[in-house]
Amino acid sequence: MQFLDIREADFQAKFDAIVERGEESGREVEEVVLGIISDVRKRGDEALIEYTRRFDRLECDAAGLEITEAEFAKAFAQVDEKDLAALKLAVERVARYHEKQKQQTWLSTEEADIMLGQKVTPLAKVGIYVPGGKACYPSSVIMNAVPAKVAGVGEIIMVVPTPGGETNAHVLVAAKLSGVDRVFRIGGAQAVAALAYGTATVPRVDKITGPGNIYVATAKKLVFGQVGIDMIAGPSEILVINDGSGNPTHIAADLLSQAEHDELASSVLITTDRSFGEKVAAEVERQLKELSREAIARKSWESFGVIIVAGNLEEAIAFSNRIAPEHLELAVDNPFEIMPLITNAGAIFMGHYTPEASGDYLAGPNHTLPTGGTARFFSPLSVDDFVKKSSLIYFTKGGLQRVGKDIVRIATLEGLEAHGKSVSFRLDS
Ligand code: HSO
Ligand code: ZN
Repeated sequence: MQFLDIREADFQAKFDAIVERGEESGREVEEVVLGIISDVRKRGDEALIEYTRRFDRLECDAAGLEITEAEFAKAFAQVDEKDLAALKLAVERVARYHEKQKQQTWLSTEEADIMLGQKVTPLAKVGIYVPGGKACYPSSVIMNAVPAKVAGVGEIIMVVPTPGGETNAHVLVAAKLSGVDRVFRIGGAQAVAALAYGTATVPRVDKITGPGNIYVATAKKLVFGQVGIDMIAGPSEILVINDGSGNPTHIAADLLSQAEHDELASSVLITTDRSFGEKVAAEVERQLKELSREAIARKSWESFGVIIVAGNLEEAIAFSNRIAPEHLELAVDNPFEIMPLITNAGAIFMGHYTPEASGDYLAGPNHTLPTGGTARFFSPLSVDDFVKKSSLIYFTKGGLQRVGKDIVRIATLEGLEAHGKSVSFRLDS
């Protein structure tokens, strides 16, 4: 961790040097992934079965790739009653929040003889990628599947690798509760390829969402265009703005809640009170020792942890807006006063009793958020990601008469005669 002062002359350069993670050398990965994609395209299930054997040490035939109802039932039987209730609460709250995002089809009749509008249609089929192994989170299933369900997606297909055949009961239960229709035990670039192009067993989808490792992210980029994809998530980030109020123990825990995700995660505190910053630093050290994921969290905190002292809240906010953090906590006495000044952030957690983890699990908003400064132009995953819109246009003869001459004019100046005639013939008849 580094302790910086925002008023030091070389502050920004120092900060950039800390959070700079270096470019991934993507070339080699891209070649491997391209090979897998074209193989799955060509040989379908056969290739899928082979890669699943090779990468996940799982022996099965094509039919065995799909999780059965009996397996779902077994998963439900394995899950603790209170855990089930918590997952249900999360699904309910996330669904209720996303319901508010739904856009209606509209048709405007404000002009005589002309009706214009927009038709909203859910995607027919969506694929949700869920990572296996250490980042196998039921919450990510909920955050991807529920907005798709709320949007009215026709069929939600989930893929999750099951190394050694191990399925995660909580993930399967979350899938069922969220409205996932079918689950396949496949992962990696091969799963992305199967969803993008379809095989005899795995249906071809219209869009693929969900987090994954570098192979999955690269595969998603390479199939983009054939299918839609969501944004590509980078390592997690949290930035906390503090005015000296609140409890250093709580803030330290919040910083560590990001750090424990990933050795590459970054946790930043910017406070107007140096002594508060020092207390948080000491608290982080104390709490680190008690964490089960100490090794990951410590590596992240040591490499990408920063505590910054700012002269005032305005300086802190200007800095945060430049960073455009994925998660922003306003750990200040009056968060509503400064919230309007925040221009770039994936999610804004306001006040002393809104830890970032609340949004990770069940506050309601989505936890799939723009990372790496992309909150400058990207938004959280939402119902909008699972619908598309068609424009609606209706003219009566009178309507076409009113604007027809101008259509013909523009057609003429573009040298597109047939365009003009498609209007003038109607006006003349
Ligand atoms: N904080 C993560 C999401 C997550 N947290 C899942 C816990 N489980 C996204 O940045
Ligand atoms: Zn988290």
